[in-house]
Amino acid sequence: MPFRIVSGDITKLHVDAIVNAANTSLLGGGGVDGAIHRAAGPRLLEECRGLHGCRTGEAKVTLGYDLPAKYVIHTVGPIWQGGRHGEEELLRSAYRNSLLLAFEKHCESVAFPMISAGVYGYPKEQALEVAVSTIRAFLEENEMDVILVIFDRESFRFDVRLYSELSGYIRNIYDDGKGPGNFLGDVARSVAFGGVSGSRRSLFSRSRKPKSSECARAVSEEPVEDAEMDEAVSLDDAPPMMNIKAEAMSCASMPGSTPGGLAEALANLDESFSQALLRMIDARGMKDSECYKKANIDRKLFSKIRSDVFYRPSKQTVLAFAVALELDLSETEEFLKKAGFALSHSNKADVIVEYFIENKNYDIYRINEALFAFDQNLLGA
Ligand code: AR6
Repeated sequence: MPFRIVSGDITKLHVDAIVNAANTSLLGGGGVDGAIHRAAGPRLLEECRGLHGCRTGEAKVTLGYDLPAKYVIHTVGPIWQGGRHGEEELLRSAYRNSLLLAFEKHCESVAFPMISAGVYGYPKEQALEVAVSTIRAFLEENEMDVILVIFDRESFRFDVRLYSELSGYIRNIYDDGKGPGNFLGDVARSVAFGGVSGSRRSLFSRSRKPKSSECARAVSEEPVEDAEMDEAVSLDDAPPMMNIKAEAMSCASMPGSTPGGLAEALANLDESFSQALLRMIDARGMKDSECYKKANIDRKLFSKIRSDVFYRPSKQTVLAFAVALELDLSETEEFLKKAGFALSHSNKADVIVEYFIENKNYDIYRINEALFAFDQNLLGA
């Protein structure tokens, strides 16, 4: 997951680099600075002495010494003076310069505390907004895992208006009796992989026809249009199709296979999650990178999904792509079924995601902030 928010102590994280919210002397202090120096040991201060300080908004790097992290990136956030002294731009620079330094050091993962949000007095809700938007802009251009660490949950100030709207939405669902009472219904609706009704296909057939069915039909000797057959066998960019075909062939040639039996059903599996995803990306004219970045999914995971037609994603991954593809609620339900999941009103995270989808708010960073605020798993990998 390229961006995540976690709660805890940054000094315990096994990442390539952690960022220190330091002061201009770089000679230690209280808060996270003190914690990092204590955990890294005295050699950190020794190296810091040789750096001759750091200006506000800039960043310098040292080794991590006794920390699990390889590097410490020391940056200096602004002291809050009411907001009219360039604080926001300085805070953005502190994040940006730290990220650039991590990039220069070939870090694949970096963790930040909420810079300036402690003794430097930057208002917490605004500090969060600056942190998230700056990290997001960086991740649009670069590949890295960036973690924002919230030390004490009390200091996590999520948009107050959105928080109360969401709380109301969650309460209403329970008051309407759509809450836990419906749990069994939701589970029953959560069908296993495959087993698809015609209505689902209509929702998912804005572009090409499902290729798994094409392949399955091509080998099950049903009449197939030439054009379809050609497409089924000439997909040089999609080797997984050949897997389906091979699988279908082996099913169809199972000893004792009878028409209408299990072998035939297996040979006619509906399109998989991976196929549906790729088809919808194409239908929207999106680039792969645009989609996986909008879904907060890293490139490696995306290529795994792309190359494995039977890839079994987590529910968070499916929902992340539903958001990236801007599916409506019923399309999201259908998409989830492709991977054997369903939205449930007995699951707070599902209700939160549902709220965002209903309001056509497809900002995954915002959704993840909300999920974090309600103590739920984030969307992404
Ligand atoms: N892990 C993660 N976050 C932490 C930790 C920790 N172990 N400890 C505190 N925080 P602050 P600033 C959070 O005051 O506002 C120092 O004395 C904390 O809850 O450490 O940038 C320096 O030497 C808060 O959200 O840094 C400077 O003089 C965030 O880290 C001055 O403080 C930042 O709080 C810098 O002030």
